[in-house]
Amino acid sequence: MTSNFSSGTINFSSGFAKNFQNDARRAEIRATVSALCVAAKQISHICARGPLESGLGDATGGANSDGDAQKALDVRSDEIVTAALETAPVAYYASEEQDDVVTLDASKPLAVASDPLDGSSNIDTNVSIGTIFSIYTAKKDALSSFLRVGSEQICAGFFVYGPQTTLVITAGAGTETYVLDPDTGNFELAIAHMKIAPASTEYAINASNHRHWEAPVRSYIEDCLAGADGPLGEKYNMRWVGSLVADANRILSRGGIFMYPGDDRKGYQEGRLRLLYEANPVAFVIEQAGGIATNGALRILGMSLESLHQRVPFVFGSERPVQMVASYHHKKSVKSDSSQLFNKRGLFR
Ligand code: AFP
Repeated sequence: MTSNFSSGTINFSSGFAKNFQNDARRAEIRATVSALCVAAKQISHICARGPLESGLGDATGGANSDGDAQKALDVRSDEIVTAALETAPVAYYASEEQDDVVTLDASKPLAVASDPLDGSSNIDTNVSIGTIFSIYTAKKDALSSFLRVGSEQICAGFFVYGPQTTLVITAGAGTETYVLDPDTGNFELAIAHMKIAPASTEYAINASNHRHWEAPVRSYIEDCLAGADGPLGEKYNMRWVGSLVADANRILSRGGIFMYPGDDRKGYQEGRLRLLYEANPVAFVIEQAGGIATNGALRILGMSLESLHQRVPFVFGSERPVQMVASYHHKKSVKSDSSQLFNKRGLFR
């Protein structure tokens, strides 16, 4: 049976967006998610053809707002998402691939932020990549619809183009996973109430940046590497896909912690991931599944956005390891405060 909110692209669960008492708002969210599902099916199809689609991973010669080289599939995915949102009740669209907000129809009620193709560095390697999205109510103008805290999101999620094409989504009443059924072309509910394991001995970080990390991050990872004889008393495992959506999907399914901290490389003081269309939507999904998402110490969804492409250090996943990392940051701040205190006042007044 096809949901009456979609053109046969997704069969929503009865619980999806049930927290919205306003039927009109619920219909607007479902219509926007259905449009994004249409876009995802097109992007998934292109990904599945891989090298048969010439030059998906080729640099276009262009760069996004952050100076990252744009791949052909980045640009194509952005065009596909834009075209899909033009059919939805969406006024404004903010994208990793667009310098500024795109006004679609200022009379519409919603605003969507997206990383249309996350994991571009994996395009030519047949490794899972995806599309990330975040939905807000539109404000009086384009930019103010996005310069706000992530807790104002009304819906968020991500598609993973991997062995399965999946949609992981929340509208504030828990996190669900849908799978694209290749036989019907519909996204069907696979997991209704996802719950992240509270503890885990698996971490995800790009370990090649070790020398660039600040002390709390180095200490935590070194304590993990010390294994069962180390201070954490456990043997740890590591995974790093290089696609946020793939790491997030694994952490949702078996627990773990993801870390992309700030580091001392030029331009990486605030890490690599963007608050608006990467950290906020993933943080919403993670929190709704019982996990935690911080910048290492502070809740992501409480952080104010000052600019569209603002970066943020990003740590998320199982409750206990994320809290453990925050304690390492706290220890550092207490130590630095006390050393500053002693430096200022000396050991004796
Ligand atoms: P790209 O889309 O440019 O490949 O970036 C992907 C990403 O933003 C995120 O999906 C990964 O977790 C992270 O970058 C990988 O970053 P490193 O390549 O520095 O490990």
